[in-house]
Amino acid sequence: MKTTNEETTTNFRCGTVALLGRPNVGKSTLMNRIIGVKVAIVTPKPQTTRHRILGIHTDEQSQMVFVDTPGIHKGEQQLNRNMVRVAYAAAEEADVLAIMQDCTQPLDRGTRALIERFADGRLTQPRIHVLNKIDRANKDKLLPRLQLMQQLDAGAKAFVPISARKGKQVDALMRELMQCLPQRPAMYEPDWFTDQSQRQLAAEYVREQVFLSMHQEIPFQTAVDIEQFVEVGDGKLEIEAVILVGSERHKPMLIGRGGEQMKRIGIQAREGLEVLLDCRVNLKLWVKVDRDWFNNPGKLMDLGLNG
Ligand SMILES: Nc1nc2c(ncn2[C@@H]2O[C@H](COP(=O)(O)OP(=O)(O)O)[C@@H](O)[C@H]2O)c(=O)[nH]1
Ligand SMILES: [Mg+2]
Repeated sequence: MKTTNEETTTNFRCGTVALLGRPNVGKSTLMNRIIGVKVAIVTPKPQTTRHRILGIHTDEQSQMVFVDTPGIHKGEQQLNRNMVRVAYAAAEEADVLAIMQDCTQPLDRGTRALIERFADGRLTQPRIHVLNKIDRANKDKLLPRLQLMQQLDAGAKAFVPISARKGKQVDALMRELMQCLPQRPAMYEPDWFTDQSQRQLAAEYVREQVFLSMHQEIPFQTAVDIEQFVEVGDGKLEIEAVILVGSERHKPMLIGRGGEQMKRIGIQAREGLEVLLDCRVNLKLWVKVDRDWFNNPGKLMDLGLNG
């Protein structure tokens, strides 16, 4: 005989959706759009997302657990190799694969190779191709692009053009994803929206501002470590973060003339965190030089970037 719990959950669907694709196609933007909160930081720079990040969307019929992954790219450093491994591991474990591309860009070799790699059927989960950034795309090129995708992956479940930034067609994508989810009860409490701790979110919000402020290769050689995260009464949080830079010469570039840039990074990160955590935040930032941290397995482990 069925238990009451089983009866009430028989029609409920729950599963994981891996968001896969090259850097910068809009994976994190889509996840934030669906969750309604910034759970994954977004910048115009590739390789902003370093960890596997969960965004949990729950409604009456389903719980969709989105797995935002680092973009699939080539890179020589240990950090880059770890990031790509994280993306493929997430794909293997997911119930549905959402394979994203930027349809404002011509289909480059890397994107094609990625699509072919998933289309070969080694992974048996349903695949949905997401053609993002239609708000900027040339309308005449969209149909031929969709036709090409159908040729490249005839076994895919669906091809959905969307704009993650504007929220266009995201509901259509959600309907497609929902149909691919297995029937099973929720895995997370309905009010959970991510698996990241507040500490991890604080580090990410600081890193977002560093990425937005710095140019060329510098942001890719920075990381953020939270050294202190305490409540100091009245629900106010005191957070101390260390920004690691890869070279002595990056330090003044990060701090800026008269400390102006650093101040701006601190203000922006604090404002974002106050909205997210719904409390007042006192954020203190320090800068530390740690040469080659991105090749140091011990340091990558400390930062949770060991893949
Ligand atoms: N025009 C446009 N830009 C977008 C859209 N989605 C994401 N972007 C931008 O593309 C850049 C990369 O987005 P992000 O979500 O970090 O990509 P990810 O590397 O795949 O996670 C950011 O500057 C986003 O604002 C979209 O639908 N339309
Ligand atoms: Mg991302």
